[in-house]
Amino acid sequence: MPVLGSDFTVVDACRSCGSAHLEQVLDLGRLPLSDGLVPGGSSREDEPVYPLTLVWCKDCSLVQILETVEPTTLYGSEYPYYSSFSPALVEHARLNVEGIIGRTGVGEGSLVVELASNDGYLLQWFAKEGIPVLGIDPAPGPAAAAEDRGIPTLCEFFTVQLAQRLVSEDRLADVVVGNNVLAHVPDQNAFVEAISMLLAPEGLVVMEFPYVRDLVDKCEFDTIYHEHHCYFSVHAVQALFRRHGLELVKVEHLSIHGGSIRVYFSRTDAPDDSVARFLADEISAGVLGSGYYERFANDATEIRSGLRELLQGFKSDGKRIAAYGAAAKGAILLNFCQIDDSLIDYVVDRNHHKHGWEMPGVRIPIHPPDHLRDETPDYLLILAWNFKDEIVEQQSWFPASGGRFIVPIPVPEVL
Ligand code: DWN
Repeated sequence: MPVLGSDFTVVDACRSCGSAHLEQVLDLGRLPLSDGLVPGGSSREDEPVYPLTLVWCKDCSLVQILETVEPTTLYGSEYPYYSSFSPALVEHARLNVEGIIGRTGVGEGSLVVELASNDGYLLQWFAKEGIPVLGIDPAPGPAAAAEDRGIPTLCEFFTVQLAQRLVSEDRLADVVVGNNVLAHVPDQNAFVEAISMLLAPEGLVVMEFPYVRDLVDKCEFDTIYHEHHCYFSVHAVQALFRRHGLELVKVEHLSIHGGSIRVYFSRTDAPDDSVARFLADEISAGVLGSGYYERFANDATEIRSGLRELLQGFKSDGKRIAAYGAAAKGAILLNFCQIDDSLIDYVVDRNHHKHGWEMPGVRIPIHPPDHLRDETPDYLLILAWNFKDEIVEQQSWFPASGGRFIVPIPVPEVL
């Protein structure tokens, strides 16, 4: 029986505005840590599980989880996520950098700082243009990989103290980039205050994170996990940064990671019309009202039962089922839907750091993609559904040999 983890706290006020008016959206129960892969063959008893409760702030609309697991537990020496194993993500980063250089004109005399720089997948594109960069990432593995590719990286959490140290060294940032990091931060105000301190007077902040409208509209409940403390609307993120003297000047909607927004903040630039458009669309969609979140729990429960029934039907017909992508979202999907090794034989993933480990909770072994050819399944459940097109193309031999893909989100579908 998994043990209840002890290294977590529970907030009773909004992580942004401090309001006590938090309303429950979905209780996911007690789940393991989504990136907490387990060594093959280890006992189940010593794997901790933690409560996971999604709520919504009625005052600033920030969707968030109540639980804060100790960050050093989440991003320890075994943290397995390396961005460069997803080619589509690396290309997405290259285009992002191209756009930032075009907008800001940063050059050899500038400094670009990335928060949660992982393995240098994004900063490498600035460095290739001769633009000075600095990565900041607390996960030792990815930070070391970034250094190996020549990206100077501080293996630390980004804090007010670190920002003060960099400012004292006259290392103000002309651009601060933060992709898939803001959602990961338990203390939103301290983090954004540190960004404001580090940013040069006419600097630009460019942040990317999953968009709460995609989460709700497509019921992407498997993207809710202990690393992701917050799920932003444009209204919520504008209020958060405005509190620290940074104004929202541009918003873009992106397809990456199941639907994200890229937001730009500045002290000097004027907002373009995208800001008013996104704010107006959120109001008309009802994002600022509780009714918008009422169906989410029901939708998640329907997907859970539909997916289980689909897989149980194939299994009772003697079919073999495997899964693709040892993703954090995959760990949540399998554990929330209680899909274990009685249904799924194994998971494959290109990230060699994950090979030989097991998915958290359900304990399904992780192999390289070539294992699919050794023990070819009848069905392949795509856990990294946000990269569905890339995976289907990459594994095009599989349907050609009679196999069929299953995509679980937004509704379970056999391709
Ligand atoms: O915030 C986070 C999100 C944005 O990304 C972090 N918690 C870490 C990560 O979450 P995730 O693990 O759910 O993200 P991914 O990027 O959807 O995971 C994809 C997994 O699939 C990776 O382990 C790499 C793997 N993969 C593969 O094996 N072959 C991915 C592609 C595209 C492939 O072709």
